[in-house]
Amino acid sequence: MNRKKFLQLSALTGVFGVLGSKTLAQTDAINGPVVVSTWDAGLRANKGAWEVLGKGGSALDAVEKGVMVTEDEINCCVGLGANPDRDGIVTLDASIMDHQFNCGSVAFLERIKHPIAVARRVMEKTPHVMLVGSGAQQFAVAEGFPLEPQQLSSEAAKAYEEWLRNSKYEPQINRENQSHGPFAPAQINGEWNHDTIGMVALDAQGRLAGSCTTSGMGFKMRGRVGDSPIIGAGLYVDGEVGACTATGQGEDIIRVAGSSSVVAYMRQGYGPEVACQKVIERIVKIKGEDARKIQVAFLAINKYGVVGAYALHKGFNYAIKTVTTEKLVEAKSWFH
Ligand code: SD4
Repeated sequence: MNRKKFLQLSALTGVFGVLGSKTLAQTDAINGPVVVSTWDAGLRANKGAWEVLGKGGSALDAVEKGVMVTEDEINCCVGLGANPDRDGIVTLDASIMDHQFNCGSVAFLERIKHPIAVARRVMEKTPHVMLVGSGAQQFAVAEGFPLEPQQLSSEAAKAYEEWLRNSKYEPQINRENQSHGPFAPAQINGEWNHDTIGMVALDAQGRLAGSCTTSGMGFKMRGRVGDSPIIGAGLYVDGEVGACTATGQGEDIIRVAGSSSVVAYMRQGYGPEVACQKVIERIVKIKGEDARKIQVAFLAINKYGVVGAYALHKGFNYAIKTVTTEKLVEAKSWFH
């Protein structure tokens, strides 16, 4: 198929969401910039991104600024205020990617407030894609990022103490009232809590970009790295096709090269929601009954601004912002 034909086909399938056996409702193609991000914290993160996108800025700047809002908040799963590993230390993972396959990431990073900004520096200032652990920290400090105190937020200290009582080490889906993601209480101090933030955006010039930042699985093994900083797993962007980010059980997202697989389906002409669903189906097939014990969700956008998402379990939502819309959307899921 030549490029022109492919683009025509993608445009059709993007707008109508049809190809193959399934037709699924999805957000219509959007004119102008659009930003989407995982969970309800995405509403505030999108506002941060919109400060860039709304002024005609780049998707890349927007996805960096956007998730920095969440890295600044105290919550279970993103930034230095988040839950620690099982040794009581917060370690952060983040990745960023633009429409031209430029990408950068950091993993197992300690005491740096904005891992996403360090990931961008890795992308722009080194010949590498990924830096980890003390090397990533050394690079961050050399780049002028302050080394923050090694200290848990009071929320995380409390959660850690509670966790230590049982030291239960197993994945959990939608803990508490079944309304939220894995490894996270639904609420902290009466505020809605949330999960990893992944963000994908399309700017006014038609450029795509994505970012993903997390403290990973709460109370994880020391040194454990999830999907979020792995390009192709927690995040993938192909400027000619679309972008995808993931949240949930990182190991099972890595196994299927999750975000890259979603983008590959979009490249074949599937709309974003169907593309996300197809990779969820693959996880169901691989995991069998164990798929009931984990949560995974994908959130994608194609180059026409069509947005779609799909989760393994009910309870995953994402925030969308455009010139005319600002809302939280419940994603469809495999299990109900
Ligand atoms: C990880 N995917 O580290 C992240 C965590 C997450 O919902 O998104 N949890 O596996």
